[in-house]
Amino acid sequence: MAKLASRFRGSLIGALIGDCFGAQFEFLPMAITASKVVDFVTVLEKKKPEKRKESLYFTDDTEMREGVEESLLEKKGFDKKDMATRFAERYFVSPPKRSYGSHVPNVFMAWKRSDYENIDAPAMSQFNFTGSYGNGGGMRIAPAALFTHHQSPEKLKELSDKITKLTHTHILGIHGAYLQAMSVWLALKAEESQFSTKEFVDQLKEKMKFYEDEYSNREENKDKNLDSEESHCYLHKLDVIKSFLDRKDVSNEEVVKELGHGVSSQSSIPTAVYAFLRSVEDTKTIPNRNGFERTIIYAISLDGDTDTIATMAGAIAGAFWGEESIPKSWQECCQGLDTAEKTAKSLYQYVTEQ
Ligand code: 8NA
Ligand code: MG
Ligand code: MG
Ligand code: MG
Repeated sequence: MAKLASRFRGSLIGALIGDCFGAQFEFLPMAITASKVVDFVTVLEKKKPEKRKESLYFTDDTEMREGVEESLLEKKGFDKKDMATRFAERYFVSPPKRSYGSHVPNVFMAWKRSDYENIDAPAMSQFNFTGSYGNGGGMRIAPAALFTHHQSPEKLKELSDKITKLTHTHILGIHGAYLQAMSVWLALKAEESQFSTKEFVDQLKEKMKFYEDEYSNREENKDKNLDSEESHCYLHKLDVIKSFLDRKDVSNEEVVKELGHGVSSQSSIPTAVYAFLRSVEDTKTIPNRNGFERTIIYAISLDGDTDTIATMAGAIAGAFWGEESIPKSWQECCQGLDTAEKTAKSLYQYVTEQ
């Protein structure tokens, strides 16, 4: 069983690899298949180390995750002004290829205009005051699961909500980020030899049912126009995942139709969770690759928002199988590897000293 320190490194490096590898496929005009992704990684693996080194850039997914980590470590917990300032100031100097979501920069600019005094309002006013449900909450949330490793899932929920609401206040964005955070949190604790994918889904279902019920039962939310399918969408998607895990023949088309591969939380976060769980179960469709490698290859093969689905799946898979499951040749390709390694160590030290 991978040691905890290795799982911390695995989760952050796994997230980085998902983003860097996935970003290479984001705007490809051709249909993506697992064998095309395998061809891509094989070319990288065969490159000379000096050609490989930092040859793949990271995007907004990593840039914002680093902002979360730095702020949590520096402030020893959540500090909204500090985290917001880090998000925005990074964005203002980042090259265009970091490709942020199309609306979230409006939040950064509003914060800056207020000299980082008015943090809450800009996110709430997004999308005609419904708030964003983009997957930008989930893509950066893995460090919250590491940070609360020795605490309760309720503490994780509190922290995940605060980090997410800085930019994403739609309930589907908030619940989605928690689903991703809880998946990493559970994966960090899971033992491979006794692991049951169904039990993992049941644990997630219990949490999501509680919070989705709580939201829809609250009087002030009754007029928010979310029908019961929408307000319980994560519970519903977790049921779909369970039914997929019972079958060996689920095609990529069916996964995309039922779970999605888009930029919204609801159409990408359950997909990332499934990419990990399927890779635990199915050791044959992508042969000669370990579970971590299968997760990344499969997540990207689903096309669509490839960097973000792979970054979320990679964070879960790395937490489960640990850093030793991630090929060194893959790690070396990524810009940002040193930071991910160092931060994972600092988070591990912080958590174990508590
Ligand atoms: P965001 O808050 O701008 O949301 C992303 C998108 O989600 C928006 O542009 C909208 O299309 C849609 N959206 C969110 N909330 C609503 C709503 N209430 N009503 C209608 N539409 C809504 O940014 P974010 O940080 O959530 O975005 C993260 C994603 O953008 C990640 O995939 C990241 O990698 C990046 N990105 C994705 C792509 C892609 O097409 N795959 C391309 C470039 C950047
Ligand atoms: Mg494409
Ligand atoms: Mg991105
Ligand atoms: Mg993306």
